[in-house]
Amino acid sequence: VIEELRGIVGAAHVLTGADAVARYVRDWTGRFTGATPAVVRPADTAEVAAVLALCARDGTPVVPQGGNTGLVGGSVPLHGEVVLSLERLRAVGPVDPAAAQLTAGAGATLADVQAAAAGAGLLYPVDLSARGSATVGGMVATNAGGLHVVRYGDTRGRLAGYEAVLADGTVLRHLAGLEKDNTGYDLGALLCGSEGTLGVVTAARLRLVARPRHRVTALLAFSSVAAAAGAVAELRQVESLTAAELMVREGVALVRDRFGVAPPFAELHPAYLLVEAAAGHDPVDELAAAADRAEPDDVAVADSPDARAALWEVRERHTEAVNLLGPPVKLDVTLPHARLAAFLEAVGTTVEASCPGARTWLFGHAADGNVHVNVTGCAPAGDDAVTAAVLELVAEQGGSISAEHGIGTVKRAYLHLVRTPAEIATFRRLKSALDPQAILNPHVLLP
Ligand code: FAD
Ligand code: 2HG
Ligand code: ZN
Repeated sequence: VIEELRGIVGAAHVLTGADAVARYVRDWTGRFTGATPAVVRPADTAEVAAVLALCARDGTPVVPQGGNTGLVGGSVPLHGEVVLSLERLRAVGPVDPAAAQLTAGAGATLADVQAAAAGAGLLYPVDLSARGSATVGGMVATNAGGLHVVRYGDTRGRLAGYEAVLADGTVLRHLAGLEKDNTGYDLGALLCGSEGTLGVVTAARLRLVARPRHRVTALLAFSSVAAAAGAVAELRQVESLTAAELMVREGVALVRDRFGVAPPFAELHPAYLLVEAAAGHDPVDELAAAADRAEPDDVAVADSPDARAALWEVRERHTEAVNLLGPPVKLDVTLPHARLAAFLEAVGTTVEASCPGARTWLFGHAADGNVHVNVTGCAPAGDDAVTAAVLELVAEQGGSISAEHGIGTVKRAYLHLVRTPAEIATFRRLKSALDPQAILNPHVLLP
């Protein structure tokens, strides 16, 4: 098979040997390291199709991979699969200004797409701190959310068209990006969140938006986590709200100690919301009024691009800071807003009970009810106990066990907490219809 793969993509693009494959078999956190006979790097859709047709003929399992920034163990070959890297499909096509759309290859990074949109005076509004590495294919496959979902939605909402290759090498293409197009099943939407189990995304037609002329960013400090969570309701009144990001004292102190960036207040506060509003008019008064109603203890408004970047840096570097303590157990959950404050208060105790001595780090996208629960100091023995305890708590509260990172390999045993047997059975029917030999990410998503 490896010899035939070389015939398809060229010998230089079939990587074998421990050193050559090292960065493709280990995940971003360093928690998951697998092994692979080969990393295959096709140049275009036709080569992807030929690679998959060959793997299907031979029954060879494949893990599709983009930027390998996934956080649920789904992007690395934990069972000896071949890695199909899309990183060479990096072209970004021209912006259609009337449609406000562009087509990007699966391997284009989020930063590539954002730069292309900005070059045409527009904005690609999905944003996350892994923007320099996360790819279009990976973001579609995980239905990535990020920092501005409250205003602009997730990747599924941005997808106006798609190109993908099925497990048997069949190419599906629907890239016209017509805004009105009721011609049957939305296969692009189905690929969003499919985590490489139904098809390999090779290109996406993405919706852009007008670039807001005015933006205001502020940091609100609160005397308790519950007060910060409660403030979301007031901030929701701001029509142009683009972010309301939660941080708590411990995480902010960690980022400060590791990277020397901190909120512009004399001392640390129990909780913070990093809020941003953006519009054609200056949204500062509207945001200030909502912030007043939320009754924060202190407020800092960023009055320059540098000040704005400094506030965002405190939030965006949480993932990196926590990882420096050793790969954490990463849980990424959504709570109904009415339960958010109680969950934030309770989850540390739940973690402590299932893994004494562990530390809990909380941050996330408060406007979406999305909390990133990172746990350090109990791996690997206590991983399963912590994961089970927290995800069961979330499910009891009517939440989701994955807000935006996906199920991957680590959460699939818990899918039944939030999906009915009938739904999981339907997932399986879809999987076997599109990938009857189960060669695409066979150990991901489905229990
Ligand atoms: P990979 O990690 O390579 O793959 C992720 C999954 O998609 C795997 O299951 C893989 O098999 C599959 N896949 C990859 N490419 C394809 C393809 N072309 N076709 C089919 N399947 C494919 N996520 C958020 O939603 N919001 C955030 O705010 C956010 N912030 C992050 C910050 C950091 C620092 C890091 C490291 C990660 C963050 N993530 C976030 C998680 C991650 O899901 C996203 O970065 C991104 O969606 C993954 O893209 P990728 O190209 O790296 O995909
Ligand atoms: C974020 O919002 C990402 O910063 C990563 O989704 C979350 O590190 C995490 O757990
Ligand atoms: Zn996130």
